[in-house]
Amino acid sequence: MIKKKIAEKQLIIASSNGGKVKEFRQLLQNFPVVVISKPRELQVDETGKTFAENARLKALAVAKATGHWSLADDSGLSVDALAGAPGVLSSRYADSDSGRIARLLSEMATSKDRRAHFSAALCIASPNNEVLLEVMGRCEGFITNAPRGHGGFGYDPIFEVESTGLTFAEMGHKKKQELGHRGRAFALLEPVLQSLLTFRQ
Ligand code: ITT
Repeated sequence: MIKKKIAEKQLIIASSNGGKVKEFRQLLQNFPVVVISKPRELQVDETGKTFAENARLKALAVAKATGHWSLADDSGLSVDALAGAPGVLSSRYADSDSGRIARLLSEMATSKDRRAHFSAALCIASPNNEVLLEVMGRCEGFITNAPRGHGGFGYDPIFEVESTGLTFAEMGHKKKQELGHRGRAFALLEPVLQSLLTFRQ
């Protein structure tokens, strides 16, 4: 009986970013949920000052608008030499992935300190304005001097993961899942989501 109910649960991914949605489909593949992308026309203003605040805003708005549980991700790249920029403004740094990469490499052109980290805040909310769970994940690394690799999305070709010698764009999705900010956050979310799905139908 429980199994039947669990199989019917719909989870709306509150994102317009195809790269993120693809990663969530992979991360959620063994969960008893039907993964659905949010409607394109539904846009949420990211007015928060932190990744966690923005993830919460997106999850609550999409859950309310769709009437289903929603999973939101707010993420970004924080560069030490740029005092944490672009940070929560990562998607607003330029108009396209290639533009964002070009701008970051140009800002870093004379910098010897290449340290940076990715953060991901994940939030699941229900349609009755309830935050069901919130987690954060982080991945340390360096900004490369030039793009490397063809996988992934966003800033992946210019972010080399600490102790690997590889950019996210050079590793397979399994490795990125294991070491990356989103995968690390998801590992914390996984057991809680499992029990929510079992007990909160
Ligand atoms: P949604 O808000 O609709 O989810 P978005 O792309 O605007 O989509 P964010 O506001 O969270 O998402 O901005 C995150 C930015 O950081 C965006 O430019 C991403 O491409 C980039 N980013 C996040 N995670 C990344 C990853 O794993 N690899 C490369 N770039 C990433």
